[in-house]
Amino acid sequence: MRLALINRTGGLEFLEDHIRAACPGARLEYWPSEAAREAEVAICWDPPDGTLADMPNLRLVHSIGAGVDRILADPTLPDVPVCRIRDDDLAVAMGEYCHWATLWFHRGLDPVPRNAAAGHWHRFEQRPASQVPVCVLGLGDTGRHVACRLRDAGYPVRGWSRSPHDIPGVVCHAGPEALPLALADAQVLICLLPLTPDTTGILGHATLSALPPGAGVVLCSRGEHLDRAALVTLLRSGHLRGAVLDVFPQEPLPADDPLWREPGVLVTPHMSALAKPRRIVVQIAENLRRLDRGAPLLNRVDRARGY
Ligand code: NDP
Ligand code: OXD
Repeated sequence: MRLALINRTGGLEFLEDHIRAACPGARLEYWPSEAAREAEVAICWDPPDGTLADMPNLRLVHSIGAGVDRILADPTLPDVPVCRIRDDDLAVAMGEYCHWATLWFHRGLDPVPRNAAAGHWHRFEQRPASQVPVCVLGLGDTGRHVACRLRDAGYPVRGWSRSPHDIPGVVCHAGPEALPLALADAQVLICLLPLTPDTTGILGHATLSALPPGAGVVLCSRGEHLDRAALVTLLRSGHLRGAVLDVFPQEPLPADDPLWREPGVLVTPHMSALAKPRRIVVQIAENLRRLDRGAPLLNRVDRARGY
């Protein structure tokens, strides 16, 4: 079987040895090349629009990540299955990051680096976790794990999803009309939604201003969820306390982007949860075997739903 590694900006070489080991009979090609165009399987992060439509033998598009938004955004995407990665380790890593980011706000760590740079000894009043409600948007692989971890750490947790969920100890809300209920008392808002037409820009003025004064925002899903002008306005007005941002519409975030220096904003480099190359390739290899024998594929995305 011929496989093509496709990403707008390249950089997928880190998967090569793992693919060669896991799929010994496969031929591996890199986009852009005529040989890649002939491949039956596209292994992608961010394929340029039209690339997949220009592959006459294409039978499967496999994301190398949990998200498939860059793939589904291509209006010419051919009618073939699209699969994603699912990984318990990824959810655990996301749990660690979101727990840390919650503590960043809850324990008043956010002004500490600024104060330390000025040699300023300033202690803050501390609250127990039980007085810091957290809202998690998205209760899928990562969101559910984050919600349970924060619940177990003593935070009152509210969750929000498209369909109803029942998670012991977490107050779950579903659907657009229930979003204000989920946000109403949240001191920390964590976004773990997939990027779809319904969720693009969801962290806009209406959502962010529905948070109580002094809330912090944690964004680990996609940069396009956030209306950054609304965020900056609400930070500067003092309504929001700060934001921990791990994802951006353009990555890497350019060095001269003002967000790096916006008071209250902490930028991290899309590092909240990174799947290990071996874990990615094991799942792709299993789907190649299934494709070969016509068996149902694992972790197939619902293209109409967008995730
Ligand atoms: P899942 O697909 O497992 O879960 C998505 C969740 O979002 C589901 O609970 C779903 O609801 C909910 N949802 C989807 N659309 C809506 C909507 N319109 N309104 C309300 N809820 C909605 O996703 P994952 O948890 O695996 O990942 C989420 C995203 O996080 C990924 O798409 C990716 O963009 C990002 N990510 C980022 C990483 C990083 O390193 N920064 C690492 C991993 C993921 P329902 O349950 O009802 O279907
Ligand atoms: C993602 C990932 O989808 O890192 O962002 O898996």
